[in-house]
Amino acid sequence: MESSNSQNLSVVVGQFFPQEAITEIISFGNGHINDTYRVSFLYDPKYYILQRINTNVFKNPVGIVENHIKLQQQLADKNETRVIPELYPTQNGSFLFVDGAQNVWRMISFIEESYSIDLVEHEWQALEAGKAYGWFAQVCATLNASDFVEAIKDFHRLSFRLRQLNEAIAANKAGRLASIQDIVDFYKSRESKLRVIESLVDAGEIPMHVVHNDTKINNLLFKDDKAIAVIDLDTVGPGILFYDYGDAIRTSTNLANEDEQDLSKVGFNLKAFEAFTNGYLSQVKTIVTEKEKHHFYLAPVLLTYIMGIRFLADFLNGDVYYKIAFPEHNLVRSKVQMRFIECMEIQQDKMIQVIQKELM
Ligand code: ADP
Ligand code: GN1
Ligand code: MG
Repeated sequence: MESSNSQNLSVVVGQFFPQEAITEIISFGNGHINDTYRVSFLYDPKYYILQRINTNVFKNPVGIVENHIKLQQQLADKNETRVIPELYPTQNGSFLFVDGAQNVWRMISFIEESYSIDLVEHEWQALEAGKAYGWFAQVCATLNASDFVEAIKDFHRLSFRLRQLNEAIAANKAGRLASIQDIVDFYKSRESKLRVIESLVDAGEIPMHVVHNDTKINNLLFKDDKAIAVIDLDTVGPGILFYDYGDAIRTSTNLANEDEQDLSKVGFNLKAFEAFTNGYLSQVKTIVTEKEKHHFYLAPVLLTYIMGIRFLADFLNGDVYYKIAFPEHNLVRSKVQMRFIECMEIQQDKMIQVIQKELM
């Protein structure tokens, strides 16, 4: 089914809200994975979010919905300062609708009067982002990781991502390898020192928590000057707490967008780093172990590296995973991650100081 076909979309919306007269269905947001639409109805001032779940990426949408419901239950009846989107059922009481072409759809509440950002331009935004993702970590702290489905196996496992990169290099499906050998060389040069964390995880020295697993800045929604909602819950499940911290630092402290073409604009925003770290660690410091404390500083580089090699592998594979807006998009994204790693390496001592001030 053509997802942009409004008649078909109306049929999908009708599964969730059979009584309502639809006034508008528009494409919405800047996600790289799902197809997101904002829906409005006559006589209802509220908006709703309709999403087609990308089942090439998420092979177990039922598991994702089960995770989402567990999170909703965790938050139910609590007077929380922040929210997550709520699932709406279809008229059959299911939280997913599968159409004739096997597209999988869900409807969630729209976070009213909110906006997302792709770049931190003011320190307060980083502080708010840190507090919001820290809040999320706190909410999940009493959940049991083994009760949650792993949405994508080995999602942040470095050895898995390196294997995918090596396979993409060997296959060179899109014939692009020769033009990017220098980028490949950069990533290869950083590989061995980043493997340390995985060994600790495998040795059971770093605990599993329920975490978000996709904490980029545009998976938060702001209202006025507060980050009020954590969204994009597809990857929520078992994971490593400081990986959420690392992935959030990747997009909250870069002076440039994830896909900035002018690499001279990429830079590490130390003030934003201090603000995010302060906001985040003030919420999570009571739940981190001694061992975890000593490894927080490695997570921003590790997670930036993982995203960098994922973008690169996708470029080599001919852009089969992430949505792209132009042919070199994945390469541009990968180069930004590379440059950002170099920026963070220079600032490593300062990053350690900031984290220690909050945690030790
Ligand atoms: P993807 O997995 O493709 O990134 P997201 O769930 O992050 O999908 O949604 C993409 C974008 O749509 C978000 O960055 C946000 O701008 C917007 N969005 C998603 N859910 C909501 C919601 N419940 N309320 C308001 N905006 C939303
Ligand atoms: C994807 O879904 P979205 O756009 O928030 C990706 C993340 C990457 C991110 C890079 C399920 O996130 O892992 O960090 O793009 N999500 C999935 O922008 O692969
Ligand atoms: Mg998203």
